[in-house]
Amino acid sequence: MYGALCLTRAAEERLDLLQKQGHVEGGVYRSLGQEAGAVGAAFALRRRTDGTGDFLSATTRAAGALFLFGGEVVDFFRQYLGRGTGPTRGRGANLYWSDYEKGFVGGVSPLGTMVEVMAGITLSFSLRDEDRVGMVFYGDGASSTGAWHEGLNVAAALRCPLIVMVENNQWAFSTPTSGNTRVSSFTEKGPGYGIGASSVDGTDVLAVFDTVRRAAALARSGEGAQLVDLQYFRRLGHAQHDPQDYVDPALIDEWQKKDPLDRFRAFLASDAWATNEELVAIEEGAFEECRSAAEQVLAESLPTGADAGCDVYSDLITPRPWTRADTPDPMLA
Ligand SMILES: Cc1ncc(C[n+]2csc(CCOP(=O)(O)OP(=O)(O)O)c2C)c(N)n1
Ligand SMILES: [Mg+2]
Repeated sequence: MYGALCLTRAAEERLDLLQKQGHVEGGVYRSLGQEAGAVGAAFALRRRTDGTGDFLSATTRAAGALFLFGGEVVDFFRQYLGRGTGPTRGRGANLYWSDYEKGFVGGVSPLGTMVEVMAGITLSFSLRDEDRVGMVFYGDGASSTGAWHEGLNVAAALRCPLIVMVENNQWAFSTPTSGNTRVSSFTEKGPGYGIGASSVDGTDVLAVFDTVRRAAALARSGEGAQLVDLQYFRRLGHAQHDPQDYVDPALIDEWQKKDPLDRFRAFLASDAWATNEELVAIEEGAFEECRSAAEQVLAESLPTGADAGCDVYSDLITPRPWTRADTPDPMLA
């Protein structure tokens, strides 16, 4: 668990460096202060690599869940660096990365829609009598979209074994959560859908693990959809372009004191679960894994021109590639 936390932090710090060096196209969405939400939640699920385990859809701020489900750091960098060797062959940066054997489906840009997709996926589990649950992550802001509500209602009504994780980091871009909803906790939304809901300190990885383990047991036992509200704070801007000047710096300092890695490290050290040397070895291992993965990926190539067009245009030969292959091009008539 500590290794997954360190790996998430190290991968994002390396990504930050790569972005500053000009290697990343698009945004870098950090999860600083939120790492324990993804790690504790994914840890509570059954992780297998043969297509029979539990299933999740993460967000850009839940990379730790992907790593725990077998997603490799090297592929994480390939995605952000748009390498042709990556899982989506250079398309979509941090999105769309899916691996059905390992049990994850990539998120998409329109916020909230993966709740609908995951409602369908988990419905298929119950229709086939498969002993599997699904999990979908979404931010506090995304939970104000129509798709989120419709997806959650379907999952609730059809008792889909789906756990909906609200990454309540108190901001959606520059909009505070209070500007998105009048409830003070997302648990208040559960009764409106007739489902169980719980709230947890998202900086405490063991508390998250315990809460999600209970939610997963309920979902698995036929109770159906469950909602979990992760309470923490987005300690950086929305992405690297956002200086976060609308946030009171004192608040950021407050939340820094509850850093999830520091908290778990202190717990492990104080209860003698691990020696300092063992903890340092985990930290250095994560750093080195990310350093060498980035070095490897930097040497790999971007998609070639022809490959970049595949699955984007139906016909690469036509001089007007946006023309449907079966429709005569009026401009050429
Ligand atoms: C339907 C939709 N509306 C707007 C956007 C643009 N958008 C991307 S991220 C974001 C903020 C999301 O906030 P939140 O859901 O709280 O997630 P966080 O960034 O805090 O993790 C917005 C508005 C989008 N991608 N999809
Ligand atoms: Mg948010």
